[in-house]
Amino acid sequence: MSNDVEYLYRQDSDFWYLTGIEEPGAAAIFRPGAPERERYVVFVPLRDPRVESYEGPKVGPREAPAAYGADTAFSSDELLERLAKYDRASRSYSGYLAGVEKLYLSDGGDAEWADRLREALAEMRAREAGPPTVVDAREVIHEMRVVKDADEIALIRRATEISARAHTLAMKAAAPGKYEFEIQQALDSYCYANGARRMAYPSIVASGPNSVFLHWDRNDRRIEEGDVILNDSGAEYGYYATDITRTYPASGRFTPEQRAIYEIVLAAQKAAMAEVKPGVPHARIGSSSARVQVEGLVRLGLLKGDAGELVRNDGHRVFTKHGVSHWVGLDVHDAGRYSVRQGSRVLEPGMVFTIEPGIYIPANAAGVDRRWWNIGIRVEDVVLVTETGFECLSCAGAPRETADVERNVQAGSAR
Ligand SMILES: [Mn+2]
Repeated sequence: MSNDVEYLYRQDSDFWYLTGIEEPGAAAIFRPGAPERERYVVFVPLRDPRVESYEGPKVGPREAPAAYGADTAFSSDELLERLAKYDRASRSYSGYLAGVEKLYLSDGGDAEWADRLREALAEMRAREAGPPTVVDAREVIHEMRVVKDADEIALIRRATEISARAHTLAMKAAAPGKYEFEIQQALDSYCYANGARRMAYPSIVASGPNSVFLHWDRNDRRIEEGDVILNDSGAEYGYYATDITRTYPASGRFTPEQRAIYEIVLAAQKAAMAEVKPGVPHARIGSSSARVQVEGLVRLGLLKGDAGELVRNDGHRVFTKHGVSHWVGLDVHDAGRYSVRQGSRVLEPGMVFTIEPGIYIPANAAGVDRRWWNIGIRVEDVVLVTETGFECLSCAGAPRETADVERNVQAGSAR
């Protein structure tokens, strides 16, 4: 972060998914064909009393099998040698890669280590040894991560419950004259006080003219009377993310224009959500939402032309610059493909994703009357596909109907 100050370490999501090991500098080998008790091998840094006198106790190679459920463990320094060691006398390799048919490899983003391994593999190949096939393991792991199991769903559910309640508190904290970061503080601190180790991403509190900026996270503007406040925030709980956006009027009551836009966004979200069930293509969420949004904007005179035609030509993109849905899991924009060979991926029970239509009208928008300027509205919820349909994990916890949103902002101001 700066001189002698470091950010809180966060493990690589894939590595965490497979091991649950948070320690930096760790590696793992999975050997499905190996004898029992030799299949899961872990490498962690050697313990160093000097380092531990600063940073506290660590899990070393000796403690790792018990701490992490590994069959065996070694020091990270030994990783390359234990993968492949060449014996000149016998001109043969020993180590975990010797005789291996196929290596599934992920470097965890450690480019320096990846280079050294690649060199070792090239040397092996020159001697006609080593795995003939090397596959990028990320593709496989990311596929596994798309459908969540019961434990993962429980963590996402908890992250979402905490964050939804925090959004309600943020609404109550909102008022003209306050700074955006005060609203952020109300939301984030509730999450931290309820078991979130960190936020899943920097909270966005975007008021008035900032509400049209998708990645506004400076959060340093003083909120004014008549502003909308777009708040996109979600906690991380047990390494799992959530992603919720609520938009509310700073003064406790939407202007007619703000309300009209809000009603379109909410209707688009509900239409898309109603489609969710196993067997439906994921892309339908975007198309249903776009249709309702465009019809609404045509009705208000903000778009001109035939609604169907406009949707076919991406007309909804005029006031929206982002996709309407992404997977949610260990990463807030979670791993996994959205399309397969046949086209859009089909929904299955255990998939978790956002539905987040939005309309953003900046000042000086071409051909738009100024009463519509500086209105950015997004409503974003997290949805779980069930056997028969869907469950919205965030809808009940964080109000999204205009009357409920207004009531919560007013309840705060009255205090
Ligand atoms: Mn999102």
